[in-house]
Amino acid sequence: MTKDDDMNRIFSGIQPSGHLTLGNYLGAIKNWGALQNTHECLFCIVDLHAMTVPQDPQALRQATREVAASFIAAGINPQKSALFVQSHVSGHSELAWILGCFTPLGWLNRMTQFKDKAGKNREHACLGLYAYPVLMAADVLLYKATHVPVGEDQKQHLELARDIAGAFNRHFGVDYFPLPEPLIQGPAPRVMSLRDGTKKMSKSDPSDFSRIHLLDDADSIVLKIRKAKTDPEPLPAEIKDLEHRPEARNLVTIYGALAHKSPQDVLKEFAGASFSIFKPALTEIIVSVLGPIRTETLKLLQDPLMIDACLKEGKERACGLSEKNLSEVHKLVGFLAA
Ligand code: AQP
Repeated sequence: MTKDDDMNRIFSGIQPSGHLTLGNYLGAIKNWGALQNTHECLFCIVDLHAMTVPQDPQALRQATREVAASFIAAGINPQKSALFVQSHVSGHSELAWILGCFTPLGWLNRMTQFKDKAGKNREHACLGLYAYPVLMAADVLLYKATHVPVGEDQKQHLELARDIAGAFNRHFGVDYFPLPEPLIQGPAPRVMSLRDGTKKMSKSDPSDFSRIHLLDDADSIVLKIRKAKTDPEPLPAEIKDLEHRPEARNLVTIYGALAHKSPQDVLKEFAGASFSIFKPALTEIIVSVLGPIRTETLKLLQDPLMIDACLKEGKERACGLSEKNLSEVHKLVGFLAA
Protein backbone atom coordinates (compact mmCIF):
# COMPACT_ATOMS: atom_id res chain seq x y z
CA MET A 1 0.00 0.00 0.00
CA THR A 2 2.68 2.52 -0.91
CA LYS A 3 2.63 5.09 -3.63
CA ASP A 4 5.80 3.74 -5.29
CA ASP A 5 4.01 1.29 -7.58
CA ASP A 6 1.86 4.11 -8.96
CA MET A 7 4.50 6.51 -10.30
CA ASN A 8 3.72 8.73 -13.28
CA ARG A 9 0.03 8.24 -13.63
CA ILE A 10 -1.97 11.01 -15.30
CA PHE A 11 -5.61 11.82 -14.64
CA SER A 12 -7.49 14.62 -16.33
CA GLY A 13 -11.11 15.34 -17.12
CA ILE A 14 -13.47 17.68 -18.92
CA GLN A 15 -17.12 18.38 -18.18
CA PRO A 16 -19.69 17.59 -20.87
CA SER A 17 -21.38 20.86 -19.96
CA GLY A 18 -21.62 22.07 -23.57
CA HIS A 19 -19.59 22.01 -26.76
CA LEU A 20 -15.83 21.93 -26.21
CA THR A 21 -14.01 25.19 -26.85
CA LEU A 22 -10.67 26.29 -28.19
CA GLY A 23 -9.82 26.97 -24.50
CA ASN A 24 -10.41 23.31 -23.59
CA TYR A 25 -8.29 22.31 -26.58
CA LEU A 26 -5.30 24.62 -26.02
CA GLY A 27 -5.37 24.46 -22.21
CA ALA A 28 -5.88 20.71 -21.92
CA ILE A 29 -6.62 18.24 -24.73
CA LYS A 30 -3.86 19.32 -27.12
CA ASN A 31 -1.20 18.14 -24.66
CA TRP A 32 -2.83 14.86 -23.77
CA GLY A 33 -1.86 13.04 -26.97
CA ALA A 34 1.88 13.37 -26.25
CA LEU A 35 1.48 12.40 -22.58
CA GLN A 36 0.11 9.02 -23.62
CA ASN A 37 3.62 8.08 -24.80
CA THR A 38 5.30 8.77 -21.47
CA HIS A 39 2.65 8.14 -18.81
CA GLU A 40 -0.18 5.81 -17.94
CA CYS A 41 -3.18 8.04 -18.71
CA LEU A 42 -6.80 8.18 -17.61
CA PHE A 43 -8.99 10.71 -19.43
CA CYS A 44 -12.43 11.17 -18.00
CA ILE A 45 -15.64 12.86 -19.12
CA VAL A 46 -16.73 14.29 -15.81
CA ASP A 47 -20.52 14.27 -16.04
CA LEU A 48 -21.01 14.38 -12.24
CA HIS A 49 -19.23 17.74 -12.28
CA ALA A 50 -21.41 18.96 -15.15
CA MET A 51 -24.49 18.37 -12.95
CA THR A 52 -23.39 21.10 -10.55
CA VAL A 53 -25.20 23.50 -12.86
CA PRO A 54 -28.57 22.59 -14.44
CA GLN A 55 -28.31 20.28 -17.47
CA ASP A 56 -30.92 19.07 -19.92
CA PRO A 57 -30.71 15.21 -19.76
CA GLN A 58 -30.86 14.72 -23.54
CA ALA A 59 -28.24 17.43 -24.12
CA LEU A 60 -26.00 15.92 -21.42
CA ARG A 61 -26.12 12.48 -23.08
CA GLN A 62 -25.34 14.01 -26.46
CA ALA A 63 -22.52 16.18 -25.07
CA THR A 64 -20.96 13.16 -23.32
CA ARG A 65 -20.63 11.26 -26.62
CA GLU A 66 -19.52 14.44 -28.37
CA VAL A 67 -16.71 15.03 -25.86
CA ALA A 68 -15.61 11.38 -26.24
CA ALA A 69 -15.56 11.73 -30.03
CA SER A 70 -13.60 15.01 -29.82
CA PHE A 71 -11.03 13.44 -27.47
CA ILE A 72 -10.42 10.64 -29.99
CA ALA A 73 -10.41 13.05 -32.94
CA ALA A 74 -7.86 15.26 -31.14
CA GLY A 75 -5.44 12.38 -30.63
CA ILE A 76 -6.49 10.37 -27.55
CA ASN A 77 -5.96 6.71 -28.39
CA PRO A 78 -8.51 4.63 -26.44
CA GLN A 79 -6.26 1.60 -26.82
CA LYS A 80 -3.45 3.40 -24.99
CA SER A 81 -5.39 5.50 -22.48
CA ALA A 82 -8.45 4.74 -20.39
CA LEU A 83 -11.17 6.97 -21.84
CA PHE A 84 -14.28 6.77 -19.67
CA VAL A 85 -17.28 8.50 -18.11
CA GLN A 86 -17.09 9.55 -14.45
CA SER A 87 -20.60 8.35 -13.50
CA HIS A 88 -19.72 4.85 -14.80
CA VAL A 89 -17.23 4.43 -11.95
CA SER A 90 -19.09 4.77 -8.67
CA GLY A 91 -15.82 5.05 -6.72
CA HIS A 92 -15.59 8.77 -7.63
CA SER A 93 -18.68 9.64 -5.58
CA GLU A 94 -17.79 7.28 -2.77
CA LEU A 95 -14.26 8.61 -2.33
CA ALA A 96 -15.61 12.18 -2.55
CA TRP A 97 -17.75 11.46 0.52
CA ILE A 98 -14.82 10.02 2.45
CA LEU A 99 -12.50 12.91 1.50
CA GLY A 100 -15.25 15.41 2.31
CA CYS A 101 -14.92 14.24 5.90
CA PHE A 102 -11.30 15.47 5.88
CA THR A 103 -11.98 18.83 4.21
CA PRO A 104 -12.52 21.86 6.46
CA LEU A 105 -15.20 24.27 5.19
CA GLY A 106 -12.64 27.09 5.45
CA TRP A 107 -10.69 25.51 2.58
CA LEU A 108 -13.78 25.33 0.37
CA ASN A 109 -14.73 28.91 1.19
CA ARG A 110 -11.55 30.10 -0.51
CA MET A 111 -12.35 28.53 -3.90
CA THR A 112 -12.75 31.29 -6.46
CA GLN A 113 -14.63 29.15 -9.01
CA PHE A 114 -17.47 28.66 -6.50
CA LYS A 115 -17.57 32.39 -5.81
CA ASP A 116 -17.62 33.13 -9.57
CA LYS A 117 -20.28 30.56 -10.43
CA ALA A 118 -22.52 31.11 -7.39
CA GLY A 119 -22.20 34.88 -7.76
CA LYS A 120 -24.61 36.91 -5.67
CA ASN A 121 -26.94 33.94 -5.45
CA ARG A 122 -24.78 32.09 -2.93
CA GLU A 123 -27.61 31.05 -0.60
CA HIS A 124 -29.35 29.33 -3.51
CA ALA A 125 -26.26 27.63 -4.97
CA CYS A 126 -26.39 23.85 -4.58
CA LEU A 127 -24.20 21.73 -2.33
CA GLY A 128 -22.76 20.03 -5.43
CA LEU A 129 -21.31 23.30 -6.72
CA TYR A 130 -19.74 24.00 -3.32
CA ALA A 131 -18.37 20.45 -2.98
CA TYR A 132 -17.11 20.35 -6.61
CA PRO A 133 -13.42 20.60 -5.59
CA VAL A 134 -13.77 17.64 -3.20
CA LEU A 135 -15.14 15.52 -6.05
CA MET A 136 -12.25 16.72 -8.20
CA ALA A 137 -9.79 15.65 -5.49
CA ALA A 138 -11.52 12.25 -5.42
CA ASP A 139 -11.25 11.95 -9.23
CA VAL A 140 -7.50 12.31 -9.06
CA LEU A 141 -6.78 10.45 -5.80
CA LEU A 142 -9.02 7.48 -6.67
CA TYR A 143 -6.34 6.47 -9.18
CA LYS A 144 -3.44 7.76 -7.05
CA ALA A 145 -2.58 9.95 -10.03
CA THR A 146 0.75 11.74 -9.73
CA HIS A 147 0.23 14.41 -12.41
CA VAL A 148 -2.81 16.33 -13.58
CA PRO A 149 -2.63 18.30 -16.82
CA VAL A 150 -4.97 21.29 -16.45
CA GLY A 151 -5.39 24.84 -17.64
CA GLU A 152 -4.43 27.62 -15.23
CA ASP A 153 -8.05 28.05 -14.06
CA GLN A 154 -7.96 24.67 -12.29
CA LYS A 155 -4.71 25.25 -10.40
CA GLN A 156 -6.45 26.29 -7.17
CA HIS A 157 -8.61 23.15 -7.18
CA LEU A 158 -5.56 21.00 -7.66
CA GLU A 159 -3.79 22.67 -4.76
CA LEU A 160 -6.82 21.78 -2.66
CA ALA A 161 -6.58 18.15 -3.84
CA ARG A 162 -2.98 18.13 -2.56
CA ASP A 163 -4.10 19.60 0.79
CA ILE A 164 -6.85 16.99 1.12
CA ALA A 165 -4.44 14.15 0.25
CA GLY A 166 -2.03 15.49 2.87
CA ALA A 167 -4.77 15.77 5.50
CA PHE A 168 -5.83 12.15 4.87
CA ASN A 169 -2.25 10.86 4.98
CA ARG A 170 -1.49 12.75 8.21
CA HIS A 171 -4.70 11.66 9.89
CA PHE A 172 -3.89 7.97 9.39
CA GLY A 173 -0.11 8.37 9.71
CA VAL A 174 0.45 6.91 6.24
CA ASP A 175 2.03 7.95 2.98
CA TYR A 176 -0.85 6.59 0.95
CA PHE A 177 -2.03 9.24 -1.52
CA PRO A 178 0.65 10.88 -3.69
CA LEU A 179 0.38 14.69 -3.72
CA PRO A 180 -0.67 15.27 -7.33
CA GLU A 181 1.33 17.80 -9.34
CA PRO A 182 -0.37 20.16 -11.80
CA LEU A 183 1.03 20.01 -15.33
CA ILE A 184 0.25 23.46 -16.69
CA GLN A 185 2.08 23.10 -19.94
CA GLY A 186 -0.41 24.04 -22.62
CA PRO A 187 0.76 26.53 -25.24
CA ALA A 188 -2.08 28.77 -24.01
CA PRO A 189 -2.89 27.77 -20.42
CA ARG A 190 -5.53 30.50 -20.18
CA VAL A 191 -7.45 31.34 -23.34
CA MET A 192 -9.68 34.36 -22.83
CA SER A 193 -13.16 35.22 -24.06
CA LEU A 194 -13.36 36.80 -27.52
CA ARG A 195 -15.75 39.42 -26.11
CA ASP A 196 -13.80 40.31 -22.96
CA GLY A 197 -10.07 39.67 -22.71
CA THR A 198 -10.20 39.66 -18.90
CA LYS A 199 -12.60 36.67 -18.68
CA LYS A 200 -11.68 33.10 -19.54
CA MET A 201 -13.20 31.48 -22.62
CA SER A 202 -15.87 29.17 -21.26
CA LYS A 203 -18.40 26.64 -22.61
CA SER A 204 -21.12 28.11 -20.44
CA ASP A 205 -20.66 31.82 -21.24
CA PRO A 206 -24.07 33.09 -22.38
CA SER A 207 -22.56 34.55 -25.56
CA ASP A 208 -21.71 32.13 -28.35
CA PHE A 209 -19.49 34.86 -29.79
CA SER A 210 -17.24 34.67 -26.73
CA ARG A 211 -15.73 31.35 -27.86
CA ILE A 212 -14.72 29.12 -30.74
CA HIS A 213 -16.17 25.61 -30.53
CA LEU A 214 -14.20 22.61 -31.75
CA LEU A 215 -17.21 21.82 -33.96
CA ASP A 216 -17.58 25.32 -35.44
CA ASP A 217 -17.46 25.31 -39.23
CA ALA A 218 -15.18 27.66 -41.17
CA ASP A 219 -17.94 30.25 -41.72
CA SER A 220 -18.70 30.49 -37.99
CA ILE A 221 -15.00 30.86 -37.18
CA VAL A 222 -14.64 33.65 -39.78
CA LEU A 223 -17.61 35.47 -38.24
CA LYS A 224 -16.56 35.00 -34.61
CA ILE A 225 -13.01 36.23 -35.23
CA ARG A 226 -14.30 39.15 -37.31
CA LYS A 227 -16.53 40.16 -34.39
CA ALA A 228 -13.89 39.48 -31.70
CA LYS A 229 -13.31 42.56 -29.56
CA THR A 230 -10.06 44.43 -30.29
CA ASP A 231 -8.80 48.01 -30.08
CA PRO A 232 -7.93 50.58 -32.77
CA GLU A 233 -4.11 50.31 -32.39
CA PRO A 234 -1.95 48.20 -34.74
CA LEU A 235 -0.02 45.28 -33.24
CA PRO A 236 3.19 46.37 -31.47
CA ALA A 237 6.67 44.89 -31.92
CA GLU A 238 7.13 44.00 -28.25
CA ILE A 239 5.01 41.73 -26.07
CA LYS A 240 5.28 44.13 -23.10
CA ASP A 241 3.26 46.65 -25.13
CA LEU A 242 0.27 44.29 -25.03
CA GLU A 243 0.15 44.44 -21.23
CA HIS A 244 -2.89 46.72 -21.16
CA ARG A 245 -4.51 45.31 -24.30
CA PRO A 246 -6.00 42.00 -23.05
CA GLU A 247 -8.08 41.28 -26.17
CA ALA A 248 -5.14 41.84 -28.53
CA ARG A 249 -2.85 39.79 -26.30
CA ASN A 250 -5.35 36.93 -26.27
CA LEU A 251 -5.59 36.78 -30.06
CA VAL A 252 -1.79 36.88 -30.39
CA THR A 253 -1.47 34.07 -27.81
CA ILE A 254 -4.04 31.94 -29.64
CA TYR A 255 -2.23 32.45 -32.94
CA GLY A 256 1.11 31.51 -31.37
CA ALA A 257 -0.31 28.42 -29.64
CA LEU A 258 -1.72 27.12 -32.91
CA ALA A 259 1.34 28.05 -34.99
CA HIS A 260 3.81 26.66 -32.40
CA LYS A 261 5.33 30.11 -31.95
CA SER A 262 5.88 32.28 -28.90
CA PRO A 263 3.70 35.41 -28.72
CA GLN A 264 6.91 37.45 -29.22
CA ASP A 265 7.63 35.61 -32.48
CA VAL A 266 4.07 36.25 -33.63
CA LEU A 267 4.64 39.96 -33.05
CA LYS A 268 7.88 39.80 -35.04
CA GLU A 269 5.78 38.65 -37.98
CA PHE A 270 2.84 41.04 -37.49
CA ALA A 271 4.40 44.16 -35.87
CA GLY A 272 2.63 47.23 -37.24
CA ALA A 273 -0.21 45.20 -38.77
CA SER A 274 -3.80 46.25 -38.15
CA PHE A 275 -6.44 43.76 -37.05
CA SER A 276 -7.84 43.78 -40.57
CA ILE A 277 -4.59 42.02 -41.57
CA PHE A 278 -4.10 39.92 -38.43
CA LYS A 279 -7.65 38.59 -38.03
CA PRO A 280 -7.81 36.80 -41.41
CA ALA A 281 -4.43 35.17 -40.69
CA LEU A 282 -5.71 34.06 -37.29
CA THR A 283 -8.91 32.71 -38.81
CA GLU A 284 -6.93 30.74 -41.36
CA ILE A 285 -4.78 29.03 -38.76
CA ILE A 286 -7.76 28.22 -36.48
CA VAL A 287 -9.64 26.67 -39.41
CA SER A 288 -6.58 24.69 -40.51
CA VAL A 289 -6.08 23.17 -37.01
CA LEU A 290 -9.71 22.65 -35.98
CA GLY A 291 -11.04 21.63 -39.42
CA PRO A 292 -9.61 18.08 -39.38
CA ILE A 293 -10.65 17.58 -35.72
CA ARG A 294 -14.19 18.67 -36.60
CA THR A 295 -14.40 16.36 -39.61
CA GLU A 296 -13.15 13.37 -37.61
CA THR A 297 -15.45 14.12 -34.64
CA LEU A 298 -18.50 14.30 -36.90
CA LYS A 299 -17.48 11.02 -38.54
CA LEU A 300 -17.07 9.28 -35.15
CA LEU A 301 -20.43 10.62 -33.95
CA GLN A 302 -22.14 8.73 -36.75
CA ASP A 303 -21.26 5.52 -34.91
CA PRO A 304 -22.46 6.01 -31.31
CA LEU A 305 -22.18 2.27 -30.60
CA MET A 306 -18.46 2.40 -31.32
CA ILE A 307 -18.09 5.39 -28.96
CA ASP A 308 -20.05 3.57 -26.25
CA ALA A 309 -17.86 0.47 -26.71
CA CYS A 310 -14.68 2.58 -26.21
CA LEU A 311 -16.18 4.13 -23.08
CA LYS A 312 -17.12 0.69 -21.73
CA GLU A 313 -13.60 -0.60 -22.24
CA GLY A 314 -12.24 2.54 -20.52
CA LYS A 315 -14.63 2.02 -17.63
CA GLU A 316 -13.36 -1.51 -17.11
CA ARG A 317 -9.75 -0.33 -16.98
CA ALA A 318 -10.62 2.51 -14.61
CA CYS A 319 -12.65 0.19 -12.36
CA GLY A 320 -9.73 -2.24 -12.10
CA LEU A 321 -7.61 0.49 -10.49
CA SER A 322 -10.32 2.28 -8.54
CA GLU A 323 -11.69 -0.86 -6.87
CA LYS A 324 -8.22 -1.87 -5.67
CA ASN A 325 -7.52 1.62 -4.27
CA LEU A 326 -10.94 2.02 -2.69
CA SER A 327 -10.66 -1.27 -0.84
CA GLU A 328 -7.31 -0.06 0.55
CA VAL A 329 -8.96 3.21 1.61
CA HIS A 330 -11.79 1.25 3.28
CA LYS A 331 -9.20 -0.69 5.26
CA LEU A 332 -7.35 2.47 6.29
CA VAL A 333 -10.46 4.29 7.53
CA GLY A 334 -11.72 1.21 9.37
CA PHE A 335 -14.68 -0.01 7.29
CA LEU A 336 -15.52 -3.67 7.85
CA ALA A 337 -14.68 -5.79 4.79
CA ALA A 338 -17.85 -6.60 2.81
N1 AQP B 1 -10.24 29.17 -21.39
C1 AQP B 1 -9.46 28.16 -21.07
N2 AQP B 1 -8.13 28.25 -21.26
C2 AQP B 1 -7.30 27.22 -20.94
N3 AQP B 1 -7.75 26.04 -20.43
C3 AQP B 1 -9.07 25.91 -20.23
N4 AQP B 1 -9.81 24.90 -19.76
C4 AQP B 1 -11.12 25.25 -19.76
N5 AQP B 1 -11.25 26.50 -20.24
C5 AQP B 1 -9.99 26.95 -20.54
C6 AQP B 1 -9.27 23.62 -19.31
O1 AQP B 1 -10.08 22.58 -19.84
C7 AQP B 1 -10.13 21.54 -18.87
C8 AQP B 1 -11.53 21.11 -18.61
O2 AQP B 1 -12.34 22.11 -18.18
P1 AQP B 1 -13.83 21.78 -17.75
O3 AQP B 1 -14.70 21.80 -18.91
O4 AQP B 1 -13.90 20.55 -16.94
O5 AQP B 1 -14.14 22.92 -16.77
P2 AQP B 1 -13.93 24.43 -16.89
O6 AQP B 1 -12.49 24.78 -16.62
O7 AQP B 1 -14.94 25.05 -15.97
O8 AQP B 1 -14.25 24.74 -18.42
P3 AQP B 1 -15.37 25.63 -18.98
O9 AQP B 1 -15.28 25.56 -20.47
O10 AQP B 1 -15.29 27.01 -18.38
O11 AQP B 1 -16.66 24.86 -18.53
P4 AQP B 1 -17.95 25.45 -17.86
O12 AQP B 1 -18.31 26.65 -18.65
O13 AQP B 1 -18.97 24.36 -17.97
O14 AQP B 1 -17.58 25.76 -16.45
C9 AQP B 1 -9.43 22.01 -17.63
O15 AQP B 1 -8.12 21.47 -17.63
C10 AQP B 1 -9.39 23.49 -17.80
O16 AQP B 1 -8.28 24.05 -17.15
